[in-house]
Amino acid sequence: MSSNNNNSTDIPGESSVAAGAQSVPEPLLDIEDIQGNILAGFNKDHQMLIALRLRAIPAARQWLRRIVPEISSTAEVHRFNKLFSQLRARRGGDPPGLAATWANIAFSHNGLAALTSAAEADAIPSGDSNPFKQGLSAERAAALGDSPAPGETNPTAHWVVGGTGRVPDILLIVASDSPAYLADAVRRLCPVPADGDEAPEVIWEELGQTLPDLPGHEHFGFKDGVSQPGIRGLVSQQPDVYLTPRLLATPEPGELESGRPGQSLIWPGQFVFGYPSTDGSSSSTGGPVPPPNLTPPWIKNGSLLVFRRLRQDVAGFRFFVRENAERLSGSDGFPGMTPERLGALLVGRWASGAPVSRTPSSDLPELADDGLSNNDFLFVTDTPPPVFRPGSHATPGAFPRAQSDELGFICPHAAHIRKMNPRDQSSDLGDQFDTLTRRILRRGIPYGPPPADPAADDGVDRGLHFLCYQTSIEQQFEILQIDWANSSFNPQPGGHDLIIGQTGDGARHFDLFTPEGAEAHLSATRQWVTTTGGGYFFAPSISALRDVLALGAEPA
Ligand code: N7H
Repeated sequence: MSSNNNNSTDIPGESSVAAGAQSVPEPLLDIEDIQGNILAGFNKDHQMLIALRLRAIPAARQWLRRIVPEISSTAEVHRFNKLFSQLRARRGGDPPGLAATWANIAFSHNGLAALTSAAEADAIPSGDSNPFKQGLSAERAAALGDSPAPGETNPTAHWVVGGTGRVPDILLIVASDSPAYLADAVRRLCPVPADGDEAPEVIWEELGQTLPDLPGHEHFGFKDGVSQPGIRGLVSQQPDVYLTPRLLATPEPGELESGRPGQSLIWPGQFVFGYPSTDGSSSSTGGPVPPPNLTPPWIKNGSLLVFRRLRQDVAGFRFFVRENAERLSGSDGFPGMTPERLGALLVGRWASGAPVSRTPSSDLPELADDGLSNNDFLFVTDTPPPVFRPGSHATPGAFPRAQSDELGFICPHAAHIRKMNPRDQSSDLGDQFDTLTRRILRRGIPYGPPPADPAADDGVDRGLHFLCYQTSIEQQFEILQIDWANSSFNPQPGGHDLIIGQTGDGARHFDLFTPEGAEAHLSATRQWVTTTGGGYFFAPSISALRDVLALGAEPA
């Protein structure tokens, strides 16, 4: 597995810690039935996205029946990830030769309607405005802030996948530790002549890969996949065997509960249909709220997948931080500002992944590599030292603790990670428990080659295959993109998210303040991340795939 592994920091004793007393019982997750990328995450170095168009339904079902046994479950991926982490912890490095290859599948509204019925596809809940049914149409893309190419009015017209008239019916995700195994799996899984002339047609495919010299980082140079929500729920009939291990002592009533330090626990219904969800209302302490009635019933153990193909202008980003750092370093309030520090302030983490909240003035790669420390920070209150459960054998490094930073002097309010997860800071929508309801499971991977010279615009198409899972596209992904990243006021005033925020014409600003009273208002005139494809999909349970989509009721 991979350097792209979100759980790249191994924690001694993690798997053997019992949870101890707990106030609300957690559900047993049907991990044999839930697709593996949703709750466990493939975390591979090589991943192919394959978009298909349906032709004839009987041939599609025949092909689906052939590939169902290859669709990987959360149980399989979770066990492999655990084994990999255990071996790496014991050996002090990646275990050579240990490899796995995984596949998952998802369907657009049209694809699902064709394989079930329009009424069933229409009923899939994705938010009051029904984004799944609407799909990532020109209107929906415009609402997300996606811009049309010059001379166009439709923001999806130039997309390489998805968009008006080209929405794939099916998205296949195939991932492996080995390029050769990946190529084999893609050959096996794609429709072949034996599946019939009218089997689904591949209309687009693209390889995602971790960057060879910067594994686990994205094209701007930052470590990605550091902060993921912890997921509540058991993976065994035995008590205390949780999907997300519990290292920390049970908190006082009313406080956030975490798996590892800084990894808040979220009820699984927020990511998979059919389970209790997080209560984000103002009087709550995070839930759970029972799942709604499942219509259609086979959506249980399914999830909604957002795919965005995000092209990155690396030279544009580098130019912005270099030019503005130079200007700021000559001004009174920000002496010594460097492009690296300004980049860290835009993201909220240094290139290594170390949070600026814990190391404000310089990068600290040891902190980034310490999985007990790299996510252990709050924004408003001084972050208290973690209290571990007895027997956890957890010893975080001795790094500076994060200090209260309500006004954003250390980590600006518009920094990407503070926009996307304001943690203990209230937002325009509510308190920290409301913020839990906005969390998503990110499964992105870079595509395209890294630039030979990051400062030079070589015109090569590179970026991120952004993938995330949730049960409300409207209340999760779209809130993050539209209400927070694209807004200069929310979740707190302080400018736009300059990494992913979109305003239509690219004009955005970012505010910096110091405790001494200096301030700077940086202006960006264009985006460095632009959308070039995508779609909204439903990733069914493995049983629904086998017993409903692949079988279906053939027309009389
Ligand atoms: Fe973001 N980047 O490299 O700057 N992201 N992101 N993202 N992002 C994060 O914690 C990046 C995008 C989130 O819990 C890190 O994994 C880039 C979209 C969320 O603290 C870095 C692109 C959306 C988090 C980046 C991109 C999000 C997060 C820090 C596009 C949702 C976790 C490392 C090309 C709408 C926040 C980490 C938390 C973290 C980058 C896209 C959301 C480095 C380049 C579209 C929720």
